Amino acid sequence: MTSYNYLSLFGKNNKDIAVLIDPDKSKDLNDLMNVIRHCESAMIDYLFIGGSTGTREEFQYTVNFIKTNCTIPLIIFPGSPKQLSPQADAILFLSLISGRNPYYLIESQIESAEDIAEMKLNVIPTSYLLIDGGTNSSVAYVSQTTPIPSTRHAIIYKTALAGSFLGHKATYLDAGSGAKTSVPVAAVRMISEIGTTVIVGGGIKSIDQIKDYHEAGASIVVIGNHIETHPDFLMEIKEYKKV
Ligand code: 1GP
Repeated sequence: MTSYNYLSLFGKNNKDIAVLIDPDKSKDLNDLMNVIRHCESAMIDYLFIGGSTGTREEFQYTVNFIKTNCTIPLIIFPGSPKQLSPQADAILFLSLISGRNPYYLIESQIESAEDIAEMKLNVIPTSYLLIDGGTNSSVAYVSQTTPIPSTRHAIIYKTALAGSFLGHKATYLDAGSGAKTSVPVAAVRMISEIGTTVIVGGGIKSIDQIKDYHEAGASIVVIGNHIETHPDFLMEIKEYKKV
């Protein structure tokens, strides 16, 4: 661990890129090693780790493997309170405020709070907003919540604003993994004026999209699926990061 202060510095470089690693899809350690090597070469700023399934032991095993072999900061993006590891650099302490399921608003947080304190994990209080991405996302299914329609920018805005008033330092706008349509750039622009660290993800497949989000004020753009299916995309990211 370095003296980097996640609460105040996370995402503050701006124009950051995070790659999402799902431990459930990363059981082949040669493949995982390949991905993290390419992420290092592409100057990826953060690795996010999380998924909707898996045991605590499997999760900790993957975290240990990544931390042993890679220096990119590793941030937990938890799919459940089981997804914790003292080896990670920080955790996005999420509240799914686009939904009304009490488990994802506060109960899962209570379940994990003592473990997080014992592990001395850096905590990044984060508003998590699920935006309709034109498909039935796993998050919507697992959380039993309804995403905010992507055209309802006023609802997205006031939800994110309420999250910031609750003290959340980051706002994650997620169209869900494998979304057909990603979060509208105009919504990102609006939310970035609130002043929290804006994270955007879900269905992002091109450098143009990444650039648009960064220009609209997103601090961190998250790519998951597209790197699993097109590992060469990391080379395009490398060129983008150079510029
Ligand atoms: C999902 O934002 C992430 O929670 C990443 O989505 O897998 O579609 O890139 P993708």
